[in-house]
Amino acid sequence: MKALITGVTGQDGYYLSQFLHQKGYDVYGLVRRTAQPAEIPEWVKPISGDVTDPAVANIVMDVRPDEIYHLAAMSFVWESFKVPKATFDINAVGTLNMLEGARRLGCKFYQASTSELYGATPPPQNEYSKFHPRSPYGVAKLAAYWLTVNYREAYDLYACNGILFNHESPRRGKEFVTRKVCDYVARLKEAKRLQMAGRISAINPPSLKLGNLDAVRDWGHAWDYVRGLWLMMRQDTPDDYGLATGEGRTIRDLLETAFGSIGEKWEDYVETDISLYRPTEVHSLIGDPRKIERLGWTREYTFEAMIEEMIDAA
Ligand code: F7E
Repeated sequence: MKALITGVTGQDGYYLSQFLHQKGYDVYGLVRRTAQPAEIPEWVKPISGDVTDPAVANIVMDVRPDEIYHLAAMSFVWESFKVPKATFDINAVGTLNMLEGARRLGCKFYQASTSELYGATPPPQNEYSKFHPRSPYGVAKLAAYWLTVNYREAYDLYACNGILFNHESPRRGKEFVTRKVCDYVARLKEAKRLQMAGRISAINPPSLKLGNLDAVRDWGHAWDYVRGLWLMMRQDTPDDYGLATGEGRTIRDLLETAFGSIGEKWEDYVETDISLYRPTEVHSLIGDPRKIERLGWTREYTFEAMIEEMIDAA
């Protein structure tokens, strides 16, 4: 089997490519030319291309994958308010270009959809909940979601939306809140170790600046979720599936767990910064994984184990 992954240099691209490689797939990765070359996993065959260029459909025809996993996106919600047009080009038009390639070739297609589609809809959210996105990111991803459904219905394409709630790991980008908190706690842990060893006399770190501490998120581990993607692509008929843990936590809960793991109180280190708030916030996302569980999906990581892994790896 041959898979083509877009966004292969991101967190999910790394874990998915590793998983498919272990399953015996020939894994190709679409890689954009950038000033600073990104790290490409060694088991991936890189193919140069850009999802915002319609010519990417020709690349799909050349590679001839059995399955496309379209993960490439501008994924930072806060940033999407600063660059809404670029966000739309990459997340919506980029998906259209990839779908065209899948339609011409007639291969299976996975779209990396997101719980951000639900936005203002209160939890728990499932595959039948109302969509009400609250950012240019969410709106662009909603267009991509419906394009995927439309190509499935119009052209009988095996196309699925994986509606993923937040998913993290040591490979999470540094701009996201879990990684930001875990990196800070890891540095504090190291400073405490040095103090215990008598190498420094005092710990005086700059404060950790965060935005809205009341937001609720359903955080799972990216490694658990990539197995769900693969499962969706193995069914008799294509469909859309949510991937979530079903557990909601506030940013304060995240802080309790991370700082608590090294015996510290987060209140002594955290400061709120209004510039990190979003013009429209998504207040609460808690998913319902029952549909994907019916395909046999289970998760391995607890929230606490994931945070511990992220602190240890930082
Ligand atoms: O924010 C709050 C922030 O940036 C989580 C992406 O993968 O998951 C991700 O989107 C929450 C928000 O992730 C800071 O306001 C407070 O309520 O880690 P995040 P996200 O926006 O939920 C979804 C499913 C995606 O699809 C996205 O691509 O944390 N928050 N203080 C903060 N967030 C950040 N980044 N930084 C802060 O200082």
